[in-house]
Amino acid sequence: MARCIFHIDLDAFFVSVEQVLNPKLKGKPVIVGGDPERRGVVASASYEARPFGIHAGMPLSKARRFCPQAILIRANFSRYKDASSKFMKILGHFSPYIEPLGLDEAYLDVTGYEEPYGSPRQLARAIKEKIYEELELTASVGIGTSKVVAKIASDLCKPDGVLEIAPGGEQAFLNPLPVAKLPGVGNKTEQSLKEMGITTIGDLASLPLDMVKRRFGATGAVIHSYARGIDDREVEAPGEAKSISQQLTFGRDTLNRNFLEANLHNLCQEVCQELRSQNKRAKCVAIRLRYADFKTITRQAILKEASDITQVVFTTAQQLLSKAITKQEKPIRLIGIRISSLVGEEKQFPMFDSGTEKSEHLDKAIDRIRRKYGSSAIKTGNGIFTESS
Ligand code: DCP
Ligand code: CA
Repeated sequence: MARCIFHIDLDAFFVSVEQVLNPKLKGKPVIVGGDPERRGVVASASYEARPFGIHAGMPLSKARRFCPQAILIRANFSRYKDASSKFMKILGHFSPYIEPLGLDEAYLDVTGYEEPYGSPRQLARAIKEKIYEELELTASVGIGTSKVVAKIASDLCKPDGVLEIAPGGEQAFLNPLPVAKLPGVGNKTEQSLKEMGITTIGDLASLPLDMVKRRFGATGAVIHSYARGIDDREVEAPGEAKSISQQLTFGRDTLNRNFLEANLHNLCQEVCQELRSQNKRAKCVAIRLRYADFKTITRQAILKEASDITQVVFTTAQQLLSKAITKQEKPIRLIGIRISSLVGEEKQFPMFDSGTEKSEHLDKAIDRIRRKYGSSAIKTGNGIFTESS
């Protein structure tokens, strides 16, 4: 089934927030920016200021020359952050699959959630109405079967619009548009493509993939598939997007619990070492088991507190394994671990009990040794051992 993805972007965000607080500014050329005395730039321009050629990133001195009557307001970030969190909260009521991008835009995967509203377009209208009702802000909504199509669509229907690209209509929609509309095509790539005689997305889509890859490397492959309307990226909340996983297929299917646990411990050590090297901690631990008949299951648990400690992750994984084995006594051919919902370095609680602290010290020492001498150099108590029958 085709996905239904929205890209929702607030119109002239900073300016609109200021206009809500001071309605006298509505309908006028307004600029929100930095300090004109300190070579500030335009952050947001009202749609009335845009016909004068004013756009984000332009030096304020230039903007003033272009439109002397424009009203300049210094940016008040706390106001925008407040409006942003209310905006995201509203979106979250329409679908749980939300991926915020910056302050004023988000992807929403509404596949199936549009049904009670009659159609994607009617759902988009309902979302826009709710945003206006609660925040007095207008939004533009692009609707497509992928992120790339939804994002380009919202850009094209600004301000206060809805543009739906029906499934199957992607290529016809994209073909005539300038390549610069594609995410991933910056000034440099646009220029290089121009030198190759490529100006529209359709031109890019018709080039052989090999040629684009040779010229632009990995980015080439991505923009080439976007140009063809192909974009499998999921709508994912930041933090959920990344996970670290490892798996191991056994030479012989097994139900030997010690053997399984030892290997699981080793896999935990590997993913946690990677986690620590990224200065992150994980909140979600999942194991994967593939049985002799190739049936594969995943079981996951959420940690009370995000952790990067091998022993904490292993204990949870071990419990999941134990439950799975008790439920289903079938020989296992593959075991895997995945840690996800990764969070940054900051610790949630400043105080640690000495047991936790000890585990952290131990992990660090093991990481150092494994980095120096390789991963087989040291195994802790639960280390891998070969199955003895
Ligand atoms: N912003 C900024 N500096 C930039 C671009 C943007 O400070 N160079 C800030 C101000 C914008 C907000 O981010 O209000 C959102 O950026 P958008 O690109 O979505 O611009 P607007 O919301 O202002 O206008 P549009 O209606 O085109 O989305
Ligand atoms: Ca915007």
